[in-house]
Amino acid sequence: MSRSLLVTILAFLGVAATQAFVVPQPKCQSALRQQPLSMVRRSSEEYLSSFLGLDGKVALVTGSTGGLGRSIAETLLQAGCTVFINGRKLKSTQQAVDEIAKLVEDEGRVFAAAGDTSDVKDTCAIVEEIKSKVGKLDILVNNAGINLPEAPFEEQYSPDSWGSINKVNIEGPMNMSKETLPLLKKSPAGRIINVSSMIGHVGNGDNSLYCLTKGAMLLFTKSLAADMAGKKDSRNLTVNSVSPGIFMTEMNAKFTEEKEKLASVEATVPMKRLGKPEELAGAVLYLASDASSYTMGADLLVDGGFVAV
Ligand SMILES: *C1O[C@H](CO)[C@@H](O)[C@H](O)[C@H]1NC(C)=O
Ligand SMILES: *[C@@H]1O[C@H](CO)[C@@H](O)[C@H](O)[C@H]1NC(C)=O
Ligand SMILES: *[C@@H]1O[C@H](CO)[C@@H](O)[C@H](O)[C@H]1NC(C)=O
Repeated sequence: MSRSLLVTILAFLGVAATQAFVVPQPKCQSALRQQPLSMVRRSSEEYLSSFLGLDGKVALVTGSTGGLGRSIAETLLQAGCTVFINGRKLKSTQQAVDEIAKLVEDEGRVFAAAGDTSDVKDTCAIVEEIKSKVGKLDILVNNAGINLPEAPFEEQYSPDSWGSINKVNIEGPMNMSKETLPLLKKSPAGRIINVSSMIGHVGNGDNSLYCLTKGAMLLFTKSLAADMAGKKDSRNLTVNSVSPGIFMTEMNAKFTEEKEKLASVEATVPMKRLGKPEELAGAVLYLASDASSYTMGADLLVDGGFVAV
């Protein structure tokens, strides 16, 4: 066989093969197939749930029987998480669980994990409770915190007052983070979210010890982020914080219940109003979700512009 004939036969076979195996496609359809997954046609509900990735995640929110913690817990629950509610006493924690469970159809996604997060024995018991109930943890929100009665530094500070606020606001979250890390590291997208405060960023009169603990929270968050980032065993674990401004909560009842006091506090906020708890929950939802997978060691201020202005 001459060389040129062989080339002709091979060329013919090649063309035939191409024609036999390629099914003609209308142009628009093949263009659609090349689009990335995020462009695939689906309902906005499906898009949001896969974008956030919260369905089936397990969250622990410390100090969540009331106030901002409760609002955070309710939001995570409604977004698809299984949620552990934490308060110091079992009875009030269980009562909060019963109320919160009514927000969703599948009530079996809310559990009580009662205990004092400023007592390491309780902290360990809370983690054991989560292990025995569901065997995993994806999201830790270190929310529990206390404030001291307002007073100038020299009156407010004593070894006892420092001891109590340090235990709840700093050591408690440190121990809870430490005890939950083994579980969080196993999560495909572990999250630690610390609740700091706008007055972890700026000073505040008659409140020095609280400011100190919240400032510490910010830098702990960044340091832990530095520890975790890029480590093989911590996979996609991220550590971030939120810094709420002044919110309408029981903790702030002292100045939200009287009209005149409320007006004078509102006047100090650039947006001229206090925050509603669900407005902080939105920020936590973002940090808890897959949508924040590249946000690391960040702090999100939710303060009506207080620190910026
Ligand atoms: C927040 O950041 C890390 C991770 O949770 C933790 O070690 C730290 O103690 C947490 N809480 C505070 C008080 O910053
Ligand atoms: C934190 O853990 C340490 C070591 O286990 C313990 O000594 C300390 O009392 C704990 N602090 C709190 C606030 O639980
Ligand atoms: C980490 O996140 C990336 C991006 O979302 C994902 O592709 C990967 O599977 C995750 N890694 C692990 C170990 O879960």
